[in-house]
Amino acid sequence: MPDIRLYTANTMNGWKPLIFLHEAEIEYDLVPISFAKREQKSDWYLKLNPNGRIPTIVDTSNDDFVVFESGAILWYLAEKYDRFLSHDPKVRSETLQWLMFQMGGIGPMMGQAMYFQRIAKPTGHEDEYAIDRYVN
Ligand SMILES: N[C@@H](CCC(=O)N[C@@H](CS)C(=O)NCC(=O)O)C(=O)O
Repeated sequence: MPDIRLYTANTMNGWKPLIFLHEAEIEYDLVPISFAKREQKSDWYLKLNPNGRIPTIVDTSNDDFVVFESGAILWYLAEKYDRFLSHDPKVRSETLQWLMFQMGGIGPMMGQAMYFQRIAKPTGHEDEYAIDRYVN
């Protein structure tokens, strides 16, 4: 049985651990989370990820240790499998700087841009100011 059980869906944050596991050639169990059924907000899933979002992993080889937040998942997998994160403090720091940049900057801005352009706009809640801000 693979160590890692991955709860995810077909979104950009959901792909991040999949890309890691694929590139590192690590086997995993996949549990698809249905947004249509709002499984990410169900009681059983909120016990794993109190933020009610994907992705989440469970490491069955480590007391069923749960990791949520895609950046923390990548970091955990990098340390567990000793892949993609250098032991050299400067190189390691550079990798983590880009991870933080993606998690704290690019990711949330892209999420808001997507929301205002693709979700709010078609429902008539058009906000060009918000779209300009998050796109630019
Ligand atoms: N900071 C979180 C963001 C996770 C996130 O926003 N996931 C989205 C999909 S990309 C989600 O689960 N959306 C469903 C919802 O908000 O109910 C991470 O990086 O894991």
